[in-house]
Amino acid sequence: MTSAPSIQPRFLVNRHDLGVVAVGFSGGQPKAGVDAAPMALIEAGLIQQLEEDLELNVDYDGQVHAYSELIPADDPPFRNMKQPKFVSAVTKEVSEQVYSHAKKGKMVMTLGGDHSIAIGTISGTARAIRERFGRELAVIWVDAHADINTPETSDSGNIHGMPVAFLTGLATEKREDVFGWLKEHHMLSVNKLVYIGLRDIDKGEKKILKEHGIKAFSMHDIDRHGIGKVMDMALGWIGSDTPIHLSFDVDALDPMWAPSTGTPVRGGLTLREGDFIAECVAATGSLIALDLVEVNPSLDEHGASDTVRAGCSIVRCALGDTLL
Ligand SMILES: [Mn+2]
Repeated sequence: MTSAPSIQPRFLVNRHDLGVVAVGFSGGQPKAGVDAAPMALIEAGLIQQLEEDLELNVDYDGQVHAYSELIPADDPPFRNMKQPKFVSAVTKEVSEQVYSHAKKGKMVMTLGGDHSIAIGTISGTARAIRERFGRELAVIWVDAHADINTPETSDSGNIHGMPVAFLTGLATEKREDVFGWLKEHHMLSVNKLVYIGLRDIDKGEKKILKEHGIKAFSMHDIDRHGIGKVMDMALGWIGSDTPIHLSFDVDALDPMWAPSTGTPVRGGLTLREGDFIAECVAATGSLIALDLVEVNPSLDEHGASDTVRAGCSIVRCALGDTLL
């Protein structure tokens, strides 16, 4: 069907080796069902496509992790955060899972789950990249939302709206059992972060983005310049010698293409723009990890299969699939 990709990531020992972590976790937000996404993506044939069409050696333990053994006996809100101990414990475990693949020089793909799990995935790759190359990681965060609320600026208290604040150290409201495990070597610099697709930003988040000069391409920028120019600018900001972690929230796509997600916002990316972002990141050869999050197959009966298909397509493009 497709030929093998010809991209050679500079930061991998072997670009054909892909570690997969399936995170069936919904505790960073209130809606059930996002935990079923990894199985829906896998049942749609995703792993098989990566092995057969893209000729990747997939290292997957065959399990969708639910982390039920990590549910604390009691988990009252802490500084407005909901389920703080549970989300902290799960993301710590995800961080270890991702790190264990990344330290062996494998590309890592994590299937979520809600976007709180990026606290785990990005901290895991950041640590491995520091150890292996003595370098910092860049993150491309594709999303309708900035997910950079601190517990203090968040109205909802849902941690899936806060992962970037914890990863960049902007949220300092920790406790030993609430993200106390996040250390310097897990963190990301605000100037290595680039957003694409933003269109629903809270007031407190706008202030944070401005104050820290965080690079962000909203839907307005995509309308003005087109996605091609936006990708040139985004990748230009990161530079050609920095390893990239792509964290792709399916709600970046317009609900026309991806309706089955917890917080859909109209006026989003087309399916092709989403694939194009992933293709451009793949073509840099600097991609070292990828998250696909917030697919919720239970939310829209008719749209679930479209959303799953869109997710599979983005993953394939990020891992080297090309149209020709
Ligand atoms: Mn998100």
